[in-house]
Amino acid sequence: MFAVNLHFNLFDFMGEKDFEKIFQEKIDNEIKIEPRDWMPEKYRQNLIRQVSQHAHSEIVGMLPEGNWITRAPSLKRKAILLAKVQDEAGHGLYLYSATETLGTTRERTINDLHSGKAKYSSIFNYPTLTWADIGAIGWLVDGAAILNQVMLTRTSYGPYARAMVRICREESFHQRQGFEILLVLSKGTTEQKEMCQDAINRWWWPSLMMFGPHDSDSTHSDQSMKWKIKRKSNDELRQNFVDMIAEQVKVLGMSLPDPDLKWNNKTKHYDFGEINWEEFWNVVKGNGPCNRQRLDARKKAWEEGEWVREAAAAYSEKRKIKPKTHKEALETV
Ligand code: FAQ
Repeated sequence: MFAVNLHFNLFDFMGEKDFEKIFQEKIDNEIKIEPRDWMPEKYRQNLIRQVSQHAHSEIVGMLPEGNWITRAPSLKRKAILLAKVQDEAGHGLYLYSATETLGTTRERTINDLHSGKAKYSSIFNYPTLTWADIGAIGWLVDGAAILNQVMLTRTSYGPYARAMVRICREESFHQRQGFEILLVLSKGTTEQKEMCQDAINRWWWPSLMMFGPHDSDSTHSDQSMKWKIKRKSNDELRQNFVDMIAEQVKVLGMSLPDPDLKWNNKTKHYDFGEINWEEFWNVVKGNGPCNRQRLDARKKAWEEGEWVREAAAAYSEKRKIKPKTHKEALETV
């Protein structure tokens, strides 16, 4: 006689379509997708792309500001700037970890940056020429980053959404410190006022580019909105940013370099001029003022940090060997 094994799993009878249906239902019902959940391969790849590029932006983003740590005008300013740049490093690390939960490795992710395959935000390819640039980065660049990241606290992938909650808290401190730098300059000497206006003039348009191409030219938006990776479109967020900054600049007594910037009573938003998209794509393709310098700096840091990674890996291996006695345990610390 033979025995029939009646043990079966419901999942054995489900096809790709069923999994996809359950996945989309979760998204529609605002249930977060977690690393061990089934997800379409395209969702996974799209997230690896976006989250890793976000991580790279945080890391490369340390370079323009790091350039001013040794030249900050006071000890207080230096301490604040150091803390801010360290925060950005932390953000990069949370985001690299979130990328790893999607099944890729840290090495592959970083190789993609170094080979030029993966992008990072176009904004970090512009130089920081004066101290006022540090204020403009905090106010405008962190300001733009926050709007985007507040939206991402509601993104559908759990680890990404949770990383964003903490990052947003820190970014709002960054934005305030940037605004305060400019506020002090805006009340200073004629030269300081000019320096403040010059920095705003140079950072304004690149900040608007941070939100990406127009919705009509955005390749990923439709799918990312359907999967609730993105909750607001590029143009919608950009408009929110313009409306916010156009009011804040009045407090500084400065102006934005756009003759077309005007309150529109019908739409209840500010109208603004057309972005130079040729410049944007040029920077994205690697031909901005500092693209080469930024990538070279990252590759150098990676090569010079190899011994640290080796030592950390060796230490981690050593800790895996379970000590036999209390004395041995103490010796391994
Ligand atoms: N720069 O189809 P879409 C920060 C690329 S964090 C370069 O619209 P998507 C903190 C895009 O990747 C700032 N490339 O793309 C800080 C795609 O190319 P691909 C970073 C850009 O993903 C402050 C192609 O164009 N924040 O600043 C840019 O749906 C101060 C088509 O575009 C994030 O990364 C650009 N600006 O929307 C640190 C937030 N825009 O990948 C230090 C998360 C677009 O197919 C100091 N990311 N591209 O080769 C996002 O929300 C989205 O990825 C967008 C782009 C909105 C950036």
